[in-house]
Amino acid sequence: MYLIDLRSDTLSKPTDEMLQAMIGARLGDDSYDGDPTVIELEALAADMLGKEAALLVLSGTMGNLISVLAHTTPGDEIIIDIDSHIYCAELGGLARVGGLMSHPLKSFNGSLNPTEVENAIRPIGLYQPVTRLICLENTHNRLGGLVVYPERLADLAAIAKKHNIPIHMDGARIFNAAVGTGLDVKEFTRHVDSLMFCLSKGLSCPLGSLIVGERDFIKRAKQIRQMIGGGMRQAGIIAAAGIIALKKMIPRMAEDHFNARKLAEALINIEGLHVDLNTVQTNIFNLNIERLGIDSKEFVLKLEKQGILVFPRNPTAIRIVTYHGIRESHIKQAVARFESTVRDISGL
Ligand code: TLP
Repeated sequence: MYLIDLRSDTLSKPTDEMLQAMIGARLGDDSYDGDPTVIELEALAADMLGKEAALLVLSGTMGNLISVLAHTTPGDEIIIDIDSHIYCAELGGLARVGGLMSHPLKSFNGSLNPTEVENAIRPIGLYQPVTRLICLENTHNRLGGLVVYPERLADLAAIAKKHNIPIHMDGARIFNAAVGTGLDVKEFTRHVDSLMFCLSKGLSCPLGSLIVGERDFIKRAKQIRQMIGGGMRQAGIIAAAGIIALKKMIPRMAEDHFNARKLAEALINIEGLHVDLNTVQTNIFNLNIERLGIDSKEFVLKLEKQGILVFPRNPTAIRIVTYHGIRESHIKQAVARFESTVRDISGL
């Protein structure tokens, strides 16, 4: 029995074209005179996302950390979505490395409430920490790949501008938001000052993320990247795959969204499983298993025995992710395996 691994789009593998491009890449020393392929990728990314400059980094976590450090000084406070990856899943780098205080806020479907954000901004005075940054996430991982729409971002951007506070977006999957809505990615990025996106998820690269923003911001980010040991040498090997990803792999992500939807539509017909189809907007969704009456960790182990790998999201839900390499045939097979797993649990 072959495994159907629906744990994460980080499992996507580089395409043959990427591997060929990596072998043939023009290389230099990125930390000395520059690597020509990295320079090409950074220029392409900046242009596509509508920002002045870009910086290649090793991972999404590194990109978020560098971005946050480049916007702040220790002792500052940031307003952040309580369910965001930066807040929940980056080992508290904000506090440990950045010396930052967090003011976490609960979002509604991934969008922070502009009034709550405004109320959280500290007045400037003798005693209070300075509110220096607002952090958002798009698409929203924990909430099941939800898109935060440009209209919501515009409302937040207006508040941020009024108080002269920049916005950083963890856009690890920002191209999923663009493909899912049919909007140009710039419709999202124009409302934020900096953004990190990943090459290594739906875009199928073996590794790498990019930070985009104003030239001065990227200059600071580059120094911080160096400081935390992220300066690279012949990084054109990574960048070559990234160029293929940005030029050729974006529209393809619609297949992942289609497959996620197909799977969700089939799974809701199985007694005990539930997902609100309105929330299946991109390549991730959270499947509610509450009515099965077992803990999600137990369900995950039972699925594993049937050759399906998924992550428990919380005690009553599992996360399912589609990506390049998960085909329609896998989806059909996955449905059959979910059915038999649930049948076993129900003793039917
Ligand atoms: N997310 C991963 C890990 O949490 C395991 C996943 O499988 O979803 N921002 C967002 C929204 C992310 O989902 C992730 C990774 C990151 C940042 C960090 O990226 P990496 O893994 O490249 O450091």
